[in-house]
Amino acid sequence: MSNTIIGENLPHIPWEARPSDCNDVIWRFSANPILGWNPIPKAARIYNSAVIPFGDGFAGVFRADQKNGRATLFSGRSKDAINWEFDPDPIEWVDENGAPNPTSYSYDPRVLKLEGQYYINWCDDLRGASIGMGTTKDFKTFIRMSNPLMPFNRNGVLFPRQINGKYMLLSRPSDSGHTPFGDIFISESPDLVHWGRHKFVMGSGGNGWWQGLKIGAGPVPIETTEGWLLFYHGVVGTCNGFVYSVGAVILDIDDPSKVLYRTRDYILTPEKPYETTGFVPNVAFPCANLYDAETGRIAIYYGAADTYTAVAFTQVDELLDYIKNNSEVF
Ligand code: BMA
Repeated sequence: MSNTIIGENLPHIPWEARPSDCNDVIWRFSANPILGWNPIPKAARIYNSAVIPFGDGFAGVFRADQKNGRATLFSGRSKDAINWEFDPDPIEWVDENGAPNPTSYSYDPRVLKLEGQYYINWCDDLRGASIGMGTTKDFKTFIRMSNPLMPFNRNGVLFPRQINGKYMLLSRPSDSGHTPFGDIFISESPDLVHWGRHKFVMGSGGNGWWQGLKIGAGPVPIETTEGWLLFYHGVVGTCNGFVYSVGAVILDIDDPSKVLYRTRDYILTPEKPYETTGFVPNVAFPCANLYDAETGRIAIYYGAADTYTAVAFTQVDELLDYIKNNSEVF
């Protein structure tokens, strides 16, 4: 029992106890990766994807790189959030009147439920990378809304409820390429259309090199009695390219621009063959989490090596204690 997560009881989320030989605060699913090369005819790789409870099972929006190399989003469904069935074709976005509203590429989706419907954020093309925002009620019809922020920007993540009467969106301003910098900012909106009052939340750097180059928000924040629990990715530049690891922060519940605690060390880094080897080696990129409020169990979904989809587990009380006791806020 845990009373720490403020949210739904979802006893059917994937779960596996920590292996007896593991002392880490996060542990990997023994059947990782759950998706491998060429998972469906139209996709070479499905990774960096978002899943959410839906009906009596789960739904998801998946980053699928097609065989021409272009990133697109596909809709999928599952009974157990491990075995997925995907639509054969990418999501066809429409506008509010049902007219086609396509985008030339889309990647790294996040999905959340907000006020009775589902919202999707992703990296969209607004003459260069920017934040996309869309909504669906049934994971069949997807309405593409206006882009909340100007290019260039990535890693847009909405909060799952209004805070002080405003919608809140994390983002990571960037450049048009493989950005060699990046800090997390927050913006607010009265209506999910007009965004402003931008504030800095947290930057790359600190004593640990693993997050020295850039950082970006990961899955939708989880509301807890200690604050908003947010997983994020931290990047270091090496002589062989970028390495993406996972950290976590606790943000103030009423003012999430305030960082209360932040992991000094990474809590997951590419170690397993499916994380160190693939289309882009050495990437662990979290985009979704499922939780069960009653037990405090959390399943984290992350893309591995821009090729695979993998799952890791943690227990909220242990994780929050770990973050508090191993924190470096800068
Ligand atoms: C980032 C994004 C992610 C990707 C990562 C590593 O800029 O494109 O989708 O996982 O690079 O290639």
